[in-house]
Amino acid sequence: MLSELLIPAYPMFQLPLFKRKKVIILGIPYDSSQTFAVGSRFAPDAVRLASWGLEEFSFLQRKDVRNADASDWGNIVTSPGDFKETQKRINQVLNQIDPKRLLVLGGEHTITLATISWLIHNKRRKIYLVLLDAHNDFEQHYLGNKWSHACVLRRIFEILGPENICVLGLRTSSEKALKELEESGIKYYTAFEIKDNESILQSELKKADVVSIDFDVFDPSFVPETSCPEPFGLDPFVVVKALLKSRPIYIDLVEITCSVATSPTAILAAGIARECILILDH
Ligand SMILES: [Mn+2]
Repeated sequence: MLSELLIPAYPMFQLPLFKRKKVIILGIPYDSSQTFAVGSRFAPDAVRLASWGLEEFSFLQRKDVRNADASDWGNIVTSPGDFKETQKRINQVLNQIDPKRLLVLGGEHTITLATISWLIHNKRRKIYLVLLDAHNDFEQHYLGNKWSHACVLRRIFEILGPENICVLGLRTSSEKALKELEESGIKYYTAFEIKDNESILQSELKKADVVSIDFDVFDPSFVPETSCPEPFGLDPFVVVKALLKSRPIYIDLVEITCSVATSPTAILAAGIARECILILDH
């Protein structure tokens, strides 16, 4: 029963709940393996509430998000501490809703593995994934856990292969994981390269079927509340500007750890979500 797997929430931008079916907004409030700041389970609702303080009209796209064919479908009831059970629940919900387009509010980065696995097995056999992330998340295991946020790219790579993945904004890694990432053949551009040449963002995002935005890709001065903040990050507007030229079918916003609607991180995430809903409604 779908109603047992979903909890209603204050809808993002006061969009209708459980109604429209083109762009599905789903919260996945799962945090289990986070190793520094915790609390991403509270972020989907903080971001939704923050959206109530913003205009529904996008100045950048000259469209009102309330006119998008989009609905908020609330939050998936996750199983704290149990990734496989949470993945099962995500599969059950996505099987029943069968979204054409999806905006996921996380939650830790591990949920991207669950949604991508579902997409590959149920929707498209081939996707091009652009991961915006300060970290390479390419550990084989992290603290004995293969379902850790620090292993999410490694697990996705095992499904997608190297040629369909690009990491943007990378700027920290263990020496070993960086060597393994380079040996894997996965393409990546550091935050430093992107700062010198912003067109990298646009040319990669243009190709993306799936965009996963780990909020630590942004500089901590813009996003103080993310699980593993890292200095020298990207400017959010530069990323949004490039996103406007993209046509993905699925976007997730993950590793946000704010719990209140007035937090700068929640307000930024709500603004990015508004642009993403309109982008997904193409
Ligand atoms: Mn990260």
